[in-house]
Amino acid sequence: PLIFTDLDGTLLDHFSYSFEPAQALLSYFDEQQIPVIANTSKTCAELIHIRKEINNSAPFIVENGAAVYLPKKLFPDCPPDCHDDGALWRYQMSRPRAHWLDLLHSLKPSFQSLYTSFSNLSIEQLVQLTGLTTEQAERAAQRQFGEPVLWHGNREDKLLFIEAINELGGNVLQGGRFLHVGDAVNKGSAMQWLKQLYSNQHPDKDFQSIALGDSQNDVDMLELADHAVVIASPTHSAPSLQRQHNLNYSKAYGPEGWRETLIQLLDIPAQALLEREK
Ligand code: 2M8
Ligand code: MG
Ligand code: MG
Repeated sequence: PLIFTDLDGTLLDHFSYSFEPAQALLSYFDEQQIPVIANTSKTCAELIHIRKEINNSAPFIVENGAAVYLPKKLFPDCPPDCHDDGALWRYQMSRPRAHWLDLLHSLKPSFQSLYTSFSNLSIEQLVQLTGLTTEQAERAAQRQFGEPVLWHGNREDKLLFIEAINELGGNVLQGGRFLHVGDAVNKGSAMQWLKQLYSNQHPDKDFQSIALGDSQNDVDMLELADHAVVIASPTHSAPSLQRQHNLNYSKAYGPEGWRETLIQLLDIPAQALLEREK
């Protein structure tokens, strides 16, 4: 299988960003060469760091499907339509952040008092709002493709805001804490592109996608995956899916739920993990 996973509130704890409960399982997947592909709202800068921490060398998807990054070690030849980005290939599906910042500025001033944009937050404020460390917040601020905003207006105005952005060719996705303004892409379209790339590279194999997520911005990915897992959240209700028959819900929150549902779904022998948890 190919495992596509959201990070915040899914593989990482919503509050502490810890992945500790999933560590043994991650190392098992690594040994079995089962790719664990992060598919997240986070930035490339955040991902490069987090992948080192969790000892992950798989491809990854950033900023809600805006771009897919492929390690050249895994994909020696430049895949179609990809750009050279150091040790990585980049498949970009979104216009740059500047486009969305201009668009936000051009919107009716009436909206502007209803949200705070990432570009108007200091690193200290970001730390306060997210619980990230200063270094982590600095990496979160390095956005390339979109703009998260913290909404403090009412629900009605929020719908008008989303409509206004949609009319201008943009898209708004609800993350755990922020609304993400960006191009008309999502985690689902990026997942499908990458799954197709794996299939093209290994025509003999039948890749099954398993997607895990906890929030509204995961729905496209969860609906398009061969198997979907909704991870329980301590702060919000589960997103509702329209089309998905192979659906599991975790009981536990975040990384504990990640571990519990994947062990069940893939029938992983307890012994394989006991060794690693010593
Ligand atoms: C933002 O993403 C989360 C994802 O659910 C959110 O919207 O609440 C992004 O700014 C991301 O880059 C950052 O790491 C995260 C921190 O909570 O917040
Ligand atoms: Mg999440
Ligand atoms: Mg996310």
